[in-house]
Amino acid sequence: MTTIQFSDIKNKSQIVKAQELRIELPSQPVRYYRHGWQSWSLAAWTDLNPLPVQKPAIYHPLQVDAEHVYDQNPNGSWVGAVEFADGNILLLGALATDARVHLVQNQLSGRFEADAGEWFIAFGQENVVFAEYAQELGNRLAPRGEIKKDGAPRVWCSWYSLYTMIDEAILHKTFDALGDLPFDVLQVDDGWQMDIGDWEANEKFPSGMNALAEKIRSTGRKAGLWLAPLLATKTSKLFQEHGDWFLHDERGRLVSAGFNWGEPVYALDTTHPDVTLWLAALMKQVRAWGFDYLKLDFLYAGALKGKRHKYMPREAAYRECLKTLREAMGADAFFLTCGTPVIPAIGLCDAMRIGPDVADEWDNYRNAELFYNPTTPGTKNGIRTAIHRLWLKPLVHIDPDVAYFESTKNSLTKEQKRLLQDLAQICEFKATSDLPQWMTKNELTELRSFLSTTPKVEQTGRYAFQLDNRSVNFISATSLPNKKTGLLGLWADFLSWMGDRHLVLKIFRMLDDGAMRKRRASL
Ligand code: 9PG
Repeated sequence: MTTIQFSDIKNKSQIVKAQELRIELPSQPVRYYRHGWQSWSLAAWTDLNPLPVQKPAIYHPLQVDAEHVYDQNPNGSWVGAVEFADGNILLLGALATDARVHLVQNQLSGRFEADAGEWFIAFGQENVVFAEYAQELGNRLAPRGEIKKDGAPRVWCSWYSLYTMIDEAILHKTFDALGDLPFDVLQVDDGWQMDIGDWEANEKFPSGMNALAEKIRSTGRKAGLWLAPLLATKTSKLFQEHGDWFLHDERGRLVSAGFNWGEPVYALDTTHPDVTLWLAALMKQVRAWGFDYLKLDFLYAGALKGKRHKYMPREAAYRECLKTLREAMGADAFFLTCGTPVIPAIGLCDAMRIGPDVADEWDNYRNAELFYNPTTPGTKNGIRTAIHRLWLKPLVHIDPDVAYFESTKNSLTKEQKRLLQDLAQICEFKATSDLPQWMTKNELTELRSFLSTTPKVEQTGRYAFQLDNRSVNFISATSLPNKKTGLLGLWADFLSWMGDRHLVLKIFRMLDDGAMRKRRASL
């Protein structure tokens, strides 16, 4: 264990190699910066109290780092920081994969899961300190400036309007309706595949994936496609034929990758040589279909704890897997990572989702107040985490998720939609899922001007910005709920216990599907 005195770093940042180190703090801090493990996990400045454990637990593998969810002290992945009463911060950040930072009483401490690695330590003004950390990360993880060659494309994505009810007819109709709106990419999201694990066109796409990409390209844009290549459900052919390709624990039990699509999901062991070949072939297949923009999702599955075919720290294994995917898809593909452990993906992808999903509602009472879950889809959750990850911008195109313009299927206020649009301008990553069929003339004009203008952005405070000459403040998205006590607490515990039952989740899924079918019928 290496101990660092605060006086040694007060005036100069340092890089120290250690497996474990701690810094004695000069005084009691007022806030802690916790950095969640993957795209959807919470990143925020919070007070020093432990946050209530988010619920339901069945989602832990897909929402947080399940290995640390019950840690008592404020903590986060790779990087942590404390803010003092005078506004200065002290940051401790790993410059390699497989590390965590904890605040333990009067010490900020960092630990690598396996071998010793480098730590960056700096004290001073928040934006200066984070910028230095980002630069050191870039030097190591993207040394040849592999990233951000051009601006990010402007994307229309099918998820946040059509969800899984996409089919050939509705997509063709939508692509036509988008007319000459200045999008660079039309991206087909979840819903085209046979099963999670079986990445072939399902019955809703009778002409096949080649034809779909061709249709998009005929509109003058790049074709984009969503896949979750590291996951599978038990119903998939992939799982049935290659059960031995999946991640197991030390005792030989299958590792859970969480629950989604009304089913439990499992993770491929990406260190298995046959899996590597299969993944590379899949990437080549998708490129051969004609898709040049790949949104690879649920990537955390490649970094779960387990007994791998080849022994490696879990995030190092994940980074190796990303190299395979990147090489197979080719340097000319645009690679967006989603649900990705953050630091291990730097230098290997073009863009990264930096927050949880937004939604057509600001917040959800059950998820936010009863389940303390800051990762479920919702606009407040999306903004909160993304606004705390802007420091990644020099390293990768940062995707804060889509902005909304239309109001027929949307309960966000005009101001809330505006916050999302402004956040997209700040991130310089502009996307929407809105259907022109649902939009008024005015909303279409707003969308067009959003896509075709680039305001001058200046940050004036932690959450405050000037966009051209307009002030914007994101503070309304940053608060977190307190733990419920008494009867309400018991009710929350009961609901979350229910929320851990497969049957209950399946019923919710069926209700969702029903609502979706209605929506599809109205199109
Ligand atoms: C498609 C979607 C969209 C979306 C992705 C991802 O349970 N969860 O915590 C959870 C989080 C995100 C999520 C799904 C489930 O959405 O972020 O853009 O592609 O998959 O299924």
